[in-house]
Amino acid sequence: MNNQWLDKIEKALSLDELETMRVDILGKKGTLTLEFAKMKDIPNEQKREFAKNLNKQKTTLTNALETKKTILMALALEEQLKCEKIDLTAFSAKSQNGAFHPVQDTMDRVITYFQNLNFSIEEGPLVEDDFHNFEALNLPAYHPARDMQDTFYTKDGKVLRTHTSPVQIRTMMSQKPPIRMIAPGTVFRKDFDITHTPMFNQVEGLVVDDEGVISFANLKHVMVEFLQYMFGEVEVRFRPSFFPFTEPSSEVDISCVFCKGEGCRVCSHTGWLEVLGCGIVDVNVFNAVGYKNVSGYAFGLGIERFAMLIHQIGDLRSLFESDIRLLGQFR
Ligand code: 2U9
Repeated sequence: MNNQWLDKIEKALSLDELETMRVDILGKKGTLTLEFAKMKDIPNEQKREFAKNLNKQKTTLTNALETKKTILMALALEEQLKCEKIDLTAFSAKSQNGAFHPVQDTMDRVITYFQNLNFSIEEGPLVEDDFHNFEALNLPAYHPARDMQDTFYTKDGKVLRTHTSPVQIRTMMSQKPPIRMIAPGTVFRKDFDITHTPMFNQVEGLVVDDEGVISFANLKHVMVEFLQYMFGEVEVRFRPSFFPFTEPSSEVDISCVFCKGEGCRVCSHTGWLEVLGCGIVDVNVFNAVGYKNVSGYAFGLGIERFAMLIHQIGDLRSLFESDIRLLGQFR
C-alpha cells in the first residue's frame, strides 16, 4: 500500500491533486487512519510491532506529501511569474495623503518657534495636586481668583490641571535658574459653549534669570516677534490686565486677521483680537518654589484659538469633531 501511495504522490501534477491524496491517506476516512483503527482488534503482544509499522508508514507518507507540495508550489510560482508582467511605466492609482490636524499643526509651529530660541520643552501630569495647580501660583484657598478657574476635582481631592502652569512650578523646583522653557499640553475647565470646550490645549512659557536681568521690554519683544511669525504682518498691542501669578500683567491683542483692523463681526467691530496673556512673574510665585534674587517673565496662550485664527475656522467645536471633510482642507 505504502509504495503505491509513494508512486502516486511522486506523479501528482497539481496541488489540488496532492491535497486529495492527503485526505485519502490521512483524512478521517483515509486508508492509513482506517489501519490505525484496526489496533483494537490486534492481540496485545502484537500491538507494539503493529503500531511501530503504521507510524513509520505515516512518517514516510507525510514527508513525501510535504516534499511534493514544496516542489509543486515552486513550479506554480514559476508559472505565475512567467505570465505576470509588470508595467513599470504605468501611472499608479491616485494616493490619498494624510494631513496634520490643525490643532497639532499649530502646536508644532509654536513649539518649533520656541525651540529655535533655545527654550526647553517641559511636560507634567494631567492630574495635579492643589499645591502645584493653585497654591504655588499665588492662588491660596479661598482666594477670589480661584473662581476664575472652573475646576474638575477627582474623588481623592486632586484636580485635572486647569492650566499648564504646574509644569513651570515642577521645573523650577527641580532645576536652578536660568530657566527658559515652554509647557505645551492639554488642560481642563468646566466650560462648554461656542468659544469654550472642557478640554483644550495651551502653551505657556517661562523665563527666569538673576535679579534685574529680565524686564518687561524683553517679554514685549519676544511676544511681538512670535505673534508676527504666527500671524504674519499684524499690529500688536499690550493692554494692562490682572493674573494672580504675574505682576504687572498684560493681555495682548493683534490687529484683526479677518478685516485687517477695519472692524468686523469676528473682532466685535474693534479691529483687535485678544490672543495671549503675559507678565512679570509675581514674587510670591518665586517664594513658593524657594527662588531668591531672581527675575522672570511668563506667558500663556490657547492653541485652539490660534488654530481658528490662522485657518479662519469659525466654530471651535469643528476642531473636535474629526470630520474628514473639514480636515481634508488642511493638507
Ligand atoms: C508660572 C508663572 C506665571 C502664565 C500666564 C497667562 C498669563 C494667560 C491664558 C491665555 C489663554 C490661558 O489658554 S488661556 O485661557 N493665559 O493669560 N498665562 S501669564 O503665567 C505663569 C505661569 C506659571 C510659574
